[in-house]
Amino acid sequence: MTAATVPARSLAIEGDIGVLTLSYPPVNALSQVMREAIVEGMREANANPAIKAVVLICDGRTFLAGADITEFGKPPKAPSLREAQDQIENASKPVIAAIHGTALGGGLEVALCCHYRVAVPSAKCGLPEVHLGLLPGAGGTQRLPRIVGVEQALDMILNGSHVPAKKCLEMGLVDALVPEGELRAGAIAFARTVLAENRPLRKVRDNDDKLIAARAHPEIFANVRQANARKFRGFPAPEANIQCVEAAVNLSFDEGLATERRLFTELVAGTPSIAQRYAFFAERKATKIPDVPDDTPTVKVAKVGIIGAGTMGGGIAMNFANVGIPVVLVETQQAALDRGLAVVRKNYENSAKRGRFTSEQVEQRMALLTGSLQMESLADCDLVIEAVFENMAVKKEIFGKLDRICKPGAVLATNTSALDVNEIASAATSRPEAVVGMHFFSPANVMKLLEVVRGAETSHTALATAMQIAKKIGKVAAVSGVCPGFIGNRILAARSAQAQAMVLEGAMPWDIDQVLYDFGLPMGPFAMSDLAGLDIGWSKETSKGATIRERLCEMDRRGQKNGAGYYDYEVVDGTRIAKPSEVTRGIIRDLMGEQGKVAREISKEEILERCVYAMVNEGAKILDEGIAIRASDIDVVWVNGYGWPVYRGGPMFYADTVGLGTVVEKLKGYGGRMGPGFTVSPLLERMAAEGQRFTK
Ligand code: 3H9
Repeated sequence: MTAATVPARSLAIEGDIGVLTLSYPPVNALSQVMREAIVEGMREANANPAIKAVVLICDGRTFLAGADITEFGKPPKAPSLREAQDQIENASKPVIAAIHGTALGGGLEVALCCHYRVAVPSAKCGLPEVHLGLLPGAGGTQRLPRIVGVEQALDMILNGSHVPAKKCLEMGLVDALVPEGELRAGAIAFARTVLAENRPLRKVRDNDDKLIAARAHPEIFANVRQANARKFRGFPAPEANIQCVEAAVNLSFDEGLATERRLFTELVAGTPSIAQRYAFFAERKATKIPDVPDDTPTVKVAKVGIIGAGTMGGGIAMNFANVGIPVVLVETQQAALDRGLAVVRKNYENSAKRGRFTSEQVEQRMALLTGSLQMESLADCDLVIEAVFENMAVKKEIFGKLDRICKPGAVLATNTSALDVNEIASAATSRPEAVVGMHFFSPANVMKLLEVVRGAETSHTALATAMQIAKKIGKVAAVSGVCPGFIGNRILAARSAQAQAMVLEGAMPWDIDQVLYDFGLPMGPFAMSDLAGLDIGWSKETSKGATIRERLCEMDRRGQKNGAGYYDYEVVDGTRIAKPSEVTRGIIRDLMGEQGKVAREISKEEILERCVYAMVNEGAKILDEGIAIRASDIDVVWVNGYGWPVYRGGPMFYADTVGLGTVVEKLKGYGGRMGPGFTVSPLLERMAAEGQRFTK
């Protein structure tokens, strides 16, 4: 934990109720000191005959948010979480958990050892361990199914979702809701009712009713495995979580606990969980910009303007409407505006159909979106995001207008994925300090990543505002300096160069895609191109027919959208299936012939190493040039924007697991094959020679 504060434990006595308050900012994680506080606090409460029931409550913004993740992998420090839980569960008087904020992981597991639970309506409960490559290791996999049933428990544990208090009440996970802001008083009143009604010391561990019911349905487990096979691919934790819940159903409580302990111990020591824990902290570190202090003034974003109501602009707008911020969407033509707003509505309605929110909420969100054909409508916006197509002249014209129209202090952002933010800022505006890049990824309402691009003159305020608003709309933000492609696409280009080169050495696009898919990426570079459209940036007039892509486009094979690209596509039972294409094979053969190249066998190992180590090498250059603040920011970009498997941490973390010496040796070994312009990053070489790592 970062908090240097001394953990506070106080036991107040209100009539015959003991109120044990725990406090360990920022999130009341269950560090050693906190476990000790529970053990001692409960001992004291148990020993005091004046106390007839105990309320366990936390100070600050949340109930216990889980085990202290920084303690994992280090020698255990007594008392264990289990000892703290035993003090509660075996208490001689009822213990009531009083929940606000989030009761997560070990925090919920502590609450599950209390005899009763109350919460305020805004509270949430969850077992998010799966996101850290773990399982709830303090009895959660055994107690949760006993209280909410096997199916609901599997759902919560495998999705790691934060379940709202109202739903928890319906599931029986909490016993009562108390009014917002009145948790302490509400919990004390509840404790008094327990005493008055002489309710039992209810131990979740003793209630097998729901498990007995599940024993008649062993297919639950096969079904959940099958339904989630795609989502769980490559991750060891979901299977271990399922096995624990199976153990809860089929074994005694203590045997189930032993299974849970064994599997937790295995997971916590494994690279996937180490990588996922690293990713957790990397995301938080990425929000910290060394020369921009935490207390930098920010612009209060009460209204957002978006220029361009295409797929990108509409998707971006949804992010703001989702959190209640009004948006003005500007287009040049009424038809384009209508189309854009109709697509947004459709997206919302589809979400409503899937039960994600009500039709009333669809209307609330749509009411926050206003269309306009006038740039002047942006005059009172606090943040304007330009999301038109990638053309420098057009962007400059727009920023020139924004400079004249927008109020002083407004932040002017461009969603460019490729163009020079400095040029846009200084050539087109008289306020380059207000200009920042906000590079959303498509679909912008879904993808987690936001690359915040810091121009040479971007002010601390503009940067801090972009980072703050990113958090508000639920994005994971990372800062990039200005360079072609920024962090993400620049690394993508380095990988593409190798993939393209290998195709002209004898590997087929589908061979390369398969290797990267097996590594854990959702798709390889050629499938990705087909999905995005091969004709992005291509035109018939300028096409020279010199590359495979150009030849495919010339044959009107433009990717998935028209049923053929690198692959042939066939729709079977409503699902689009990609198949290796003889046409593409022929184009490759012809091109190789024209270039006098002879195909050779390329191993899977070479495919993986050239693609991935080229990415690492580019990452090292990006780091060396100061484009990324830290190696972990590069990993944040690739995990959240490009589907890099989080159980491999990110390209830079992965390089550390392989060893930088090996990476350099391999890159040098491939020599001229890496391409004429390829050079090994001096930083990478130096770090390898010194036995260093990118990530600590
Ligand atoms: C577990 O419980 C295992 C058990 O089943 C078994 C044990 C045997 N530990 O996210 P924020 C830090 S596994 C250490 O920006 P928010 C965080 O790094 C755990 N540190 O705040 C950051 O530090 P800094 C299961 C933690 O308000 C600061 O707190 N629990 C932990 O946006 C503020 O965090 C989880 O997985 C932790 N557990 O969100 C919950 N949590 O300021 C993980 C936070 O130096 N936590 N920090 O950058 C969260 O999901 C969010 O932090 C939370 C608050 C929703 C609680």
